[in-house]
Amino acid sequence: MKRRLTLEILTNDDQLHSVREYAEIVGKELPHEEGALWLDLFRRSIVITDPKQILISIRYAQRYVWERLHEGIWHQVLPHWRYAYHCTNIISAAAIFCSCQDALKKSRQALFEIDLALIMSGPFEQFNVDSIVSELVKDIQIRQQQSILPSIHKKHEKHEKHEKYEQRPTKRQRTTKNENDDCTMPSQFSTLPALKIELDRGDLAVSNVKRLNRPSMSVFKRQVFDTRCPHIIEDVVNHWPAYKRWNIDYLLKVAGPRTVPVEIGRNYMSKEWTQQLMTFDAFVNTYVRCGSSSSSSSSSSSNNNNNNNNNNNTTTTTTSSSNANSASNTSQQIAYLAQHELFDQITELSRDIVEPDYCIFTNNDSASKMSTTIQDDAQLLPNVQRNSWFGPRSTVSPLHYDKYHNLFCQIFGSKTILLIHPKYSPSLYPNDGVQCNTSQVDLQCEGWVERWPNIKNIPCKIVTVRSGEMLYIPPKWWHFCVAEETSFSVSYWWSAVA
Ligand SMILES: O=C(O)CCC(=O)C(=O)O
Repeated sequence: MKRRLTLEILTNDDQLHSVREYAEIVGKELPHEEGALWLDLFRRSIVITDPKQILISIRYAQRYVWERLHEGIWHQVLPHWRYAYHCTNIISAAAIFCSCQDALKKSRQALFEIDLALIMSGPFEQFNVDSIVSELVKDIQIRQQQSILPSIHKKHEKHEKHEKYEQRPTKRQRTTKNENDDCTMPSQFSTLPALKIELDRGDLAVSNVKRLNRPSMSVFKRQVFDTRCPHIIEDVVNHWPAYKRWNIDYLLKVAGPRTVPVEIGRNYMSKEWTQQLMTFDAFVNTYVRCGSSSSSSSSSSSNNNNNNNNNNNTTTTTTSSSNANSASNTSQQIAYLAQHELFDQITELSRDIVEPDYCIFTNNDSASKMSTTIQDDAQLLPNVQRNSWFGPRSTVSPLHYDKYHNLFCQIFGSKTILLIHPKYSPSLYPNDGVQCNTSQVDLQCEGWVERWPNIKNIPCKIVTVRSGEMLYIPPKWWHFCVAEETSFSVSYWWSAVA
């Protein structure tokens, strides 16, 4: 059973003991000398009583394990190094919380330590940190509110006469949707020019994607899964709480102070592409509400808010501070929270999405698996990976394939997706080496047909996946995706093919 932790770990013998006990187990599973060294650094930190000293000491253990995590290929890193990282970050979060004088800063930095562990290593298997996270998030948001309020009061006093008139349109604009609206974001969130994919349909043999309305399990299996043919599935995602509930304000409320990995650049194949850690609200205010750049007069009020938030975020963490600064210089750049396992990091959001039943089918002998007992089913359940894709209009995932079955679910906004059957791979100029699942063909590049002529006349499908819809992308099908507007998609990947 998971052990529930609170921020009082350092002063609560029981909690400290359980973290230490677990660290001892982890240390013994690590390669002999390296494990012993880490364990020694870890043990030395927790026998100290002064949190400031603990913080100094635990940094050595943390740095040591961080280096181990960055040696070699990520998937080959021994999982126990990740658990070791969890243990060190739990202690450093608690030490920061107990030692830092600045109330807002300490909550932000402690949360950053926990988020970094979640991002680097996945969910905490051993410890439940939900109450730590929610306590910190709540604290940050209350303190942020308090620091913004005095300036708002001042403004109100000054402009009292105009307020009645100004408030209405502003409010209407900021009310992104109610439960009955469709999920289109207000224009202030999508002022970057839409990327025109100049797909000259004459150069490709385009056909449509078939549609099915909430197919039964057997219809899905027969017509979709077994045929490995892309389909739009209607009337499933629009029943999710996320479809009804999610908008920018809701996401900020739940995830605002959390640290997330953001991709910056035109797409992951472009030269200038990088990844940065920043808080979710810095990402939204700098890149998603991108209409807030100085060139846009209509969004000047949101710009003011954004600047406030960004300034706050610059003090959040060592990593995100410089990022938020550099981000504000580059607010016209495209940034994308892409392929991130956000739902393992932010459990509150995961309650709003529903794993589709269709993910039960696996490549071999699916039918018999469906008719086994409940107990057997539990063992046979395929491992499903949930990725989130959140960003402004014009984010692009270049032409690539994945080896998984994919149910791609659009929560808000819409995406246009081009799909090509795996049998045309030789004509798609795949890259060499580790990027071999990505094509060299840059569909955003002018004159792409002349540059990569083998692609001419290849049969493909083009579909716009709208909010509340789901697209089945079969394994190894090439796909290129572009967001038509501010967009949140969730993809479920399961049952890889060889
Ligand atoms: O939405 C995107 O940008 C890419 C989605 C994707 O490639 C996937 O779900 O496999």
